[in-house]
Amino acid sequence: MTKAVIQPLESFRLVQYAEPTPCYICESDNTTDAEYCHICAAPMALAHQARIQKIRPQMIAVMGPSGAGKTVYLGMLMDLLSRQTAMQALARGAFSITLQQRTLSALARCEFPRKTPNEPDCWNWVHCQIRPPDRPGPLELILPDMAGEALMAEIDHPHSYRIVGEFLRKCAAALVLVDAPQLKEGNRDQEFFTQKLLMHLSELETDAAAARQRPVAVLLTKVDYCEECEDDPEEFVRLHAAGVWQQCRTRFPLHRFFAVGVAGSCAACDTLTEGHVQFPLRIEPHGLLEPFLWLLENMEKNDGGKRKGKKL
Ligand SMILES: Nc1nc2c(ncn2[C@@H]2O[C@H](COP(=O)(O)OP(=O)(O)O)[C@@H](O)[C@H]2O)c(=O)[nH]1
Ligand SMILES: [Mg+2]
Ligand SMILES: [Zn+2]
Repeated sequence: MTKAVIQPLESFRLVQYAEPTPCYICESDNTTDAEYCHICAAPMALAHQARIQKIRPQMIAVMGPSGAGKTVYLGMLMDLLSRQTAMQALARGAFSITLQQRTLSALARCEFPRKTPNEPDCWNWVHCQIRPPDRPGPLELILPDMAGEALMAEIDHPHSYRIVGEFLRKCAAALVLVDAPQLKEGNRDQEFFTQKLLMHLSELETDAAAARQRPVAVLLTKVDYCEECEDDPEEFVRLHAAGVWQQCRTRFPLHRFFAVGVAGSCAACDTLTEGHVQFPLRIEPHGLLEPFLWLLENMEKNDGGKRKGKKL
């Protein structure tokens, strides 16, 4: 005999699902309790955070081939920003601290952070508020640490990583990282990959004028291994990656070249499990803030009231 039980219907739960939450990146509707967007896998925390802000966050793409130094640069940049007193930077949501935490704890153990997985739900996203000293109001920014392989896959096969396509279409500015020591050694892959990225970025906007207004900072990474790029980064790119230099000149009137580095010196060894591994012996941040500040300045100039202060 089955015992009779009273099962509450809890129909109030249906009310909460009746109003969908749009994903901040692809704008698809999701349920209120979804952790990641069911279409593009962006964290829904971005949408929840953005909803409670008065200012719509702008997005900055951090692009470059796998191994160019995106994770190390972004993690260290966030740490530097959080320590600035002149320019207050405030992380939005606990998830925004993870990248900084993982990068810094790896560097403190004299290791580089682990390779970024290809799965978008494993990427670290940073949503922060920045208050530059000479600006009346704060800026809300979103920066994801995307995997180089995913970027390449989306460019070669559009829609394979929807999150990448949607993000690049909407980003207000881009930091493009290139491995300077590899360029110096004549590794043409770095040049071809960066050319593809720049071409893709410039062709995404349907409005050609808007595409040309997007500020692009090209960062030559790992200056500790390539000091010659420090003095004149633009000349270094012109000599070692003429295609990239040409693309920037023709497609992005607002561009600038920078030399950056996180490690002061490194040691390397061959391991059985991971192959050739590098260890940072000393942390000596070089020029990390400069490109970011240049980008912010140019994003503002560009805005012309279009994006700036846009209410949700
Ligand atoms: N010498 C040196 N090597 C670096 C530096 N930044 C990153 N690397 C090396 O580049 C590798 C890839 O860095 P990562 O940030 O994970 O690249 P990503 O794939 O673009 O995210 C690291 O494991 C380090 O070996 C740097 O400032 N100096
Ligand atoms: Mg990475
Ligand atoms: Zn989405």
